[in-house]
Amino acid sequence: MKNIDSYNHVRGESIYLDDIPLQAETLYAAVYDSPIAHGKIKTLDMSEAKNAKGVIRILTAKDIPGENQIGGIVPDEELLADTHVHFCGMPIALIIADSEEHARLAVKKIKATFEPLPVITDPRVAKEKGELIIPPRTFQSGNIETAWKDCSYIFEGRADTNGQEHLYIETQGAYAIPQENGAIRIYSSTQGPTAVQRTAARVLGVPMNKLEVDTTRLGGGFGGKEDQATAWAVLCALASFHLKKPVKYSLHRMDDMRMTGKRHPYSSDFKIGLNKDLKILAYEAVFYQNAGAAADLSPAVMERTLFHCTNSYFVPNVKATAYSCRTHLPPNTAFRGFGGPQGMFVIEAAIAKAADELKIPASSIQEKNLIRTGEEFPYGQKADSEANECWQKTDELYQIKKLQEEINHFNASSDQYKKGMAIMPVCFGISFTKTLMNQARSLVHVYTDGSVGISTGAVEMGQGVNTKILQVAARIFSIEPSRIKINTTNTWRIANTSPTAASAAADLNGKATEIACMQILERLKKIAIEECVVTADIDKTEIPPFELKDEWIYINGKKTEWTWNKLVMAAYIKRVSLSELAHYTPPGIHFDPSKEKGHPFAYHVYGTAIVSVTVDCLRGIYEIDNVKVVHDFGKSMNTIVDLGQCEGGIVQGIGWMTMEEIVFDKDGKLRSNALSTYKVPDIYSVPKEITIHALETKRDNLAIFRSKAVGEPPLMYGIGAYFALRNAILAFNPNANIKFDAPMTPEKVLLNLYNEKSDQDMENGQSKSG
Ligand code: MTE
Ligand code: LUZ
Ligand code: MOS
Repeated sequence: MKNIDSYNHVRGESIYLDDIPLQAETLYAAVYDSPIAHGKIKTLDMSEAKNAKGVIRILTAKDIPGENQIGGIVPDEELLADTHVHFCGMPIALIIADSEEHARLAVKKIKATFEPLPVITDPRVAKEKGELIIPPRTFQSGNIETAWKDCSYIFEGRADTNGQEHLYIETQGAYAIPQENGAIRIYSSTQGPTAVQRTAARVLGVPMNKLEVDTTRLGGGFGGKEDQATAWAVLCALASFHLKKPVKYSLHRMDDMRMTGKRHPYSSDFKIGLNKDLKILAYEAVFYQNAGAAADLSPAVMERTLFHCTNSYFVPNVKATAYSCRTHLPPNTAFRGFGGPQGMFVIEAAIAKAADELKIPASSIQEKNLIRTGEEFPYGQKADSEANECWQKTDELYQIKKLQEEINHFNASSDQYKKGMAIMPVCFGISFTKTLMNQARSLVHVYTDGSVGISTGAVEMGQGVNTKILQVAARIFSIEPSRIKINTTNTWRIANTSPTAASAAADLNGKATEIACMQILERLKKIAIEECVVTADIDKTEIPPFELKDEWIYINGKKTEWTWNKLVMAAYIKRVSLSELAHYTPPGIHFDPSKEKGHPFAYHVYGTAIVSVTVDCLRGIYEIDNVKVVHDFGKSMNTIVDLGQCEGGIVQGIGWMTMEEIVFDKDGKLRSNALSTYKVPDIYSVPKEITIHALETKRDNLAIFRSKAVGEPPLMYGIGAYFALRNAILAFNPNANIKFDAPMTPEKVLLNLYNEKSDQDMENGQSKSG
């Protein structure tokens, strides 16, 4: 089934925040944000701005009736800076004017002076200074200290990954409209309508039930609107609260890039130990997460880094420690993969380093160490592993050895161009790592004409969750999909929702919908049995098995004269409820942070990708030739949507690893602040070929109709692009001293093509291998 939004999308008829018809007297907001990364506000002169054309009011921290606090996990983030600023782009004042243009012009008329304070941009420096968001955490299994003694080879190194700009096509924005009795309706481009509601209630000092947050869909979120859509929505609500007028704020691209957080950059140290058979016996990692100036979701992101620090491998002795480091950058936040990709990059770097030193392909280490069913992850959960199946299927379909030989052959006969390939296995846990967040509700109404309306907590952001939820209802009721409508996500209809995140929205909200539909169906079934038996000419003493098929009712396998419509009407006449609100939470998940052990994930998603690239060794530029994947879909309920998620995730992952380069200067100012200085993959830079084999896996799991979550895992295949480029460079320059420092931009490729390991590097390399 096609994505239900596809028709409207191509005709430009889908409704995003900016398409909501404006009410009369709507006002417009714009933020005056900090021009420096850290300092004390000395003076704030708003007189000229106040008198500027069209300006209605300027609000600051002093105008907040409730708490000036938007921190979700840790209360450490002000909505509007009061006395100090902690990052460039931190909102200080909110200007409300009669037009967008007037609001933006007035921003330029605000004059502030600051007493600058020291700026930290490097997470290692922050850690040295004790600037931590939360205490460090360590995941441990086996006994790392004794394990080193059994290792034949030990390698150490450092690996860095940079941030990533979400670049959702629709920027952050919100529109607040006052209602009677102090209520406010907030349209918000958010992945977390409840987060907006909860935080707005806190800031305004009103109960949550006064706030109706409504979201039709997002033009992309990718994690950037899990938490960070909230501030803009609350600012609009604040202005609307004071002025009793509708207030809208939709950010310009450069404002969005400057003021919002991104994927967390990480700097990490690793130590890996292998035995003679290339089994990884021990792995130690220390992660320095660049959290930015406030916690935001950093503690949860850091936690997922630890969960995924061994990727798809079984390592018997592990010690992984993570520090969430406070710097003076905009608070970094959720981004597809949520810390998982950062953790996986480090172990892949460790394996690549070991492979280099041992002069063997990394794949021979990777394959040997894939986790098997029954083996334990460092956090105590036993794997139901498809890692080997995915790898073997990849080999069978695409022939790893033959591909490598073709590349070697090409490289032997080409001077200017060199090819490289890398294999990237992925294992990603599905569930919010915070167990309590794994819950959802669905409200299903069947109307008397047989049409169906559904509301859930899921937010559609292009990933197709509404299509999947619709498919669930269509399957349970066995009615035409066109008779079902998925309604907006709204906090007055569905309360206390978790954000649409962790790839779990279709599972959680789909299962809740399944339960609601089943309950309505049970009631309909009873009526059918009471009403149809005569017409179906069946012995009344038997309990006739009931079936609804393509809108017709079958009793004991016989088609009756009853249709879905007729049955629905009969239920209504009998005063039987045609509505249901169902609740779902996955069974069996738990985690104990005091021991760092448990069973946090409902299941894992597995896959293997081969990424091949060609480097132009004269210019340093490159192409991604192909990405060949075997992906564990469980049993996909929508292959068009799921393949789209894979392709999009892969390209986004490749972008992070290759061309997307976030640059902050030492003063904490974003230099890559526009699309002219921040390059994302376009149609010319995507892989020339992406082949995805949908591996149908049969293990029982908690996925909706066994269709496994697919939103985030494919992004991590993109990590293969980094290592493929590295291998191509090494084919040209075997002595290249390539740091594990993503992204591998063409500049870095060029430098690496012509750099040499110094004598000292060589010595270090040798002394480290045991
Ligand atoms: N796909 C599109 N088109 N747009 C998005 O913003 N976000 C990704 C992924 N795929 C995203 C997307 C992220 S970060 C997540 S967590 C999942 O979708 C969330 O949706 P799901 O839980 O329904 O998979
Ligand atoms: N958000 C969250 C997430 O709050 N918890 C998670 O575990 C998670 N995982 C992936 C993406 N977003
Ligand atoms: Mo996705 S990072 O869980 O929004």
